[in-house]
Amino acid sequence: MDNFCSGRLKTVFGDITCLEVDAVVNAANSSLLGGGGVDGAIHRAGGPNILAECRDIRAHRYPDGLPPGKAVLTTAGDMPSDYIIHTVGPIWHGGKTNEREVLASAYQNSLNLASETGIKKLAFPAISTGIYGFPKKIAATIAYETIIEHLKKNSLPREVTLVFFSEHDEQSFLSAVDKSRLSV
Ligand code: AR6
Repeated sequence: MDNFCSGRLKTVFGDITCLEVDAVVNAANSSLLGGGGVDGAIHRAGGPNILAECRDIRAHRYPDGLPPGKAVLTTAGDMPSDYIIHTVGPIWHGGKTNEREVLASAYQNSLNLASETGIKKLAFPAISTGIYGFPKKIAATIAYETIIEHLKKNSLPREVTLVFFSEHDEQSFLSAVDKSRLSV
């Protein structure tokens, strides 16, 4: 575990569904109806209520699916957290189709929703770096800078945890970002 920015940003490795935080971000797909990776793990751990709420969001707010970069909120079912923030990261196509901007929006809109909802402790997975193929080091810088800028301007969330699936991924994130230039 590492911890910086006056303790407001932390990294850990492990299964994000086990974290005791107020809200967990899901790296979903536009259908909001589940999938593999983090998405599959969250729906398995949280149970069917999450899927029911996602179906309702699709029916009433996003009949064509949640666009990449946007975020929506559901409760967390049987998971220890109160809420899930579902966002959709970009699929990596070589970096020429606005993937960086869409990834930043996915983080930004999730953070905005967390602030509006009054969430104090929020956990993110490394959005788009699994099945969607986004290069991990580029994603690390985008995630880090978007989160830091939000924490500088907002009191909520009070604490953000970046959850990596392996210690190797956590270390690779820490080596990709310049922690020294930032303080919150
Ligand atoms: N806890 C923490 N991190 C995890 C976990 C977990 N339980 N499981 C995987 N990771 P991915 P994406 C890491 O593929 O790239 C789904 O099918 C993983 O090692 O979950 O945004 C959706 O429905 C990787 O670093 O999300 C979409 O179709 C990171 O989480 C698609 O995958 C993200 O990997 C989204 O792809």
